[in-house]
Amino acid sequence: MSLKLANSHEVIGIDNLSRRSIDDELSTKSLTNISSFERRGLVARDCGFALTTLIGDVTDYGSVYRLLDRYKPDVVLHTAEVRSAPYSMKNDLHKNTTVGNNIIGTHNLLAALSALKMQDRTHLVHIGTMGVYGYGGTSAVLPEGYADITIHGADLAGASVDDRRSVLYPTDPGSVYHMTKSMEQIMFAFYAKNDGLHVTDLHQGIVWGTQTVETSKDPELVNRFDYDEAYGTVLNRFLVQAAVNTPLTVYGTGGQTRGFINIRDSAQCVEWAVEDTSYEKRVRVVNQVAEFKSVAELAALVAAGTGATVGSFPNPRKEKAENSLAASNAFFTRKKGLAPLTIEQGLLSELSDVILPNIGRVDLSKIPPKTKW
Ligand code: USQ
Repeated sequence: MSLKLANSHEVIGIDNLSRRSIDDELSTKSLTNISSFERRGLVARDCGFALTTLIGDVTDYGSVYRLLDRYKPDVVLHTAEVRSAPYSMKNDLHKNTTVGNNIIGTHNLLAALSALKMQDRTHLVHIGTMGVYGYGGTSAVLPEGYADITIHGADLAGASVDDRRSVLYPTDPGSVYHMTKSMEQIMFAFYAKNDGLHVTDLHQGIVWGTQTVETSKDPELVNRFDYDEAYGTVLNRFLVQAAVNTPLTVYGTGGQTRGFINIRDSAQCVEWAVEDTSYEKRVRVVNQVAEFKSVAELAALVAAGTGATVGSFPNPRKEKAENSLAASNAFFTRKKGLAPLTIEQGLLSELSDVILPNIGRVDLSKIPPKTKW
């Protein structure tokens, strides 16, 4: 995740370098060349960003507590999670790693903010996922986090009682990774209610694109671009497949519809979320998504722009073959005025600016789907 370092924010970036160890584990590497953590920090400072880089692990409670106590940040932007659905579903050990890191790490942050009584000082902003709602196929527009429901019950004497509530929208995760983000929602709701913590959970769609305004300032600041079967997301994968002339790996019917957002818009939304401290006395849930496309529509767009062949693979995932999807993004679109870059507008520049200059780094053996659940 690229942080907005503009607007004079002073940022401390803390990393346990786990994404680099996962590359070693899977024998994968980003299509873009990623410099060492130390170099990236140095280059960012040379570019004028007020960035301090530290090695740290969110699952180590003592260090989380000490860091929060020492720096007393206005905002904690929490991205310290294992973030791939296929990786989380490889086997029992990967399930445990994902749950252990995401649940313990997130709880450590909440417990430390509460113990240090930082509720009036620190805003916790978390990158969640649209996958918390699930892709069950409702045609109703998904709200931003909450559903108004009526429970038709009865009291002990048998008289009917209608209990009206606004509850977190029912979750329907499709992988252990998405399950952890669903569980984290409950933790945020509890700490907001019990301790008054100020938490924003961004339900983000699939991010595409590589560069933000900040990362474009030096080649060594470029973001990762993954195209392998575990960490590569669908559009990244299709673009690389088109560039190396291999059929696009559409899983199943291609009728799976998902939400998407460009990385520049994602960074802009994070900045807006961070700076908007209007307090709701409950976890604020915001949908961070710009457009909705089915896998087949994406493949058709990539094929039309590049001449690629659309292939077909048996779906390695347990997911609905086809679903409709629409979600409110009132917060970013109506309140903040987001005017997003669409996939159609940005597709070919991603190919020419990012993929083709790195084409020699593509490892064809990493493309076919291997993780099945
Ligand atoms: N798909 C294909 N062919 C491929 C790769 C994927 O047809 O080669 C399909 C999948 O079956 C799925 C859809 O494309 O139906 C999206 O898959 P994905 O791998 O691009 O995205 P997903 O597993 O949903 O997860 C990604 C990120 C995760 C983020 C999530 C947002 O890895 O961190 O939370 O997108 S969302 O999907 O909105 O929940």
